[in-house]
Amino acid sequence: MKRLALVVGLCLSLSVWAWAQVSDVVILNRVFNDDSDSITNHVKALPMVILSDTKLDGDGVAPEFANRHIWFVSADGVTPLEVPLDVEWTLEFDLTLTGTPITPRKEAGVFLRIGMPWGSSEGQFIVNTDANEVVAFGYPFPFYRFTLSYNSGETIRMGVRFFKDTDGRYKVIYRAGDRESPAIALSDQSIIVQRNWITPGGYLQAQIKAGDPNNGGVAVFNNIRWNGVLLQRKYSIRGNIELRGYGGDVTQVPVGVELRQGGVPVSTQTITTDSAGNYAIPNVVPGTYDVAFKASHWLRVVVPNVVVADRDVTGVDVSLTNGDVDGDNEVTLFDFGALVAAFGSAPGDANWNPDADLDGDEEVTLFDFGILVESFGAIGED
Ligand SMILES: [Ca+2]
Ligand SMILES: [Ca+2]
Ligand SMILES: [Ca+2]
Ligand SMILES: [Ca+2]
Repeated sequence: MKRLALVVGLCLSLSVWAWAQVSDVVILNRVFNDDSDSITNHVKALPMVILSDTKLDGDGVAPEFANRHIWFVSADGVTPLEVPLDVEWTLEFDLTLTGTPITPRKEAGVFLRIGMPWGSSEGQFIVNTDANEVVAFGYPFPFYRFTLSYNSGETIRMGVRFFKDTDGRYKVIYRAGDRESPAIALSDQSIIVQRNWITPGGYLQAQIKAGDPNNGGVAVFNNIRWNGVLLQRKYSIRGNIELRGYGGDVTQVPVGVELRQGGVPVSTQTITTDSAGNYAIPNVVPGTYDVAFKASHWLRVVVPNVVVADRDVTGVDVSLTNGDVDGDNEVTLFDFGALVAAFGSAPGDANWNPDADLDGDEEVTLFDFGILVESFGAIGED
């Protein structure tokens, strides 16, 4: 019985770990491509995505119905992410759909692809420019129409929440503006578990108008939020931390790191390095940062103007000055006094002070004094 519980527990944790987290989107250009010589201009600038298509006057080859472009949530910006059904999620954005002209139909909104035994099926939750609708449809997702009227060029908050309800059924709640649909069950509860995934996203579809080269549509999806958090690609800041004068195990030395913007800490965390001193600060959203490093008996170093744009930043190397026994970011007589108080001690002694063991050899000796003397009078950066 215990063994079974262990196996079940393992499977649960595996299913949690088996899918990567949503941190990006991927744009699929021309999923419908009835006008192959139209001009698309899609932009990914998370938390915003713009899908744009113009010169939709047809290409002279049947069919001549519409072009469609989709973006899907992704972990790597390349592959649409298949989110397991038992993972509850909310996708929201502020959508501005502009049709030029408003007829024939331009439509945009939430796009849901769901795994089916034969491949996949699709749900859409849309606004359109010609019928002014705010409506959701597409098997096996539930139909729902909001009593709202949408006009081309307006901005509307749209969202879908997907979850497994306490009655065991998979349901969605559609959101439009400040309104919510009831929780409505998907129309087929048994068939969807066979493939067990949904990939949410958004889309633009614009119909072709023969003879009008100006015909086109633009859908701006702004403030894309996944589970209430703005969807922004995150990167790492990497480099090397030299802990000067230290012969101990550097992997055991916690280093406090602050990311600051305009002098204000926006993120504070404690990291450790590998045995060569290499470190990584994960999950940094794009921006410009001053990065501050402070470890127990070392002085603070601040690296200004670290720019995180669209990739991991490497080579942010620092060398920290040793000797700050009391941790006040200066090497003064107080540190000298603290070292004297611990002099000759080793772990277990009543006067042992690990922060006086500057070289990390588990004794407070003349070698530690030597390090302090070398740094005496030094002041760390703010
Ligand atoms: Ca065509
Ligand atoms: Ca064309
Ligand atoms: Ca000090
Ligand atoms: Ca020592």
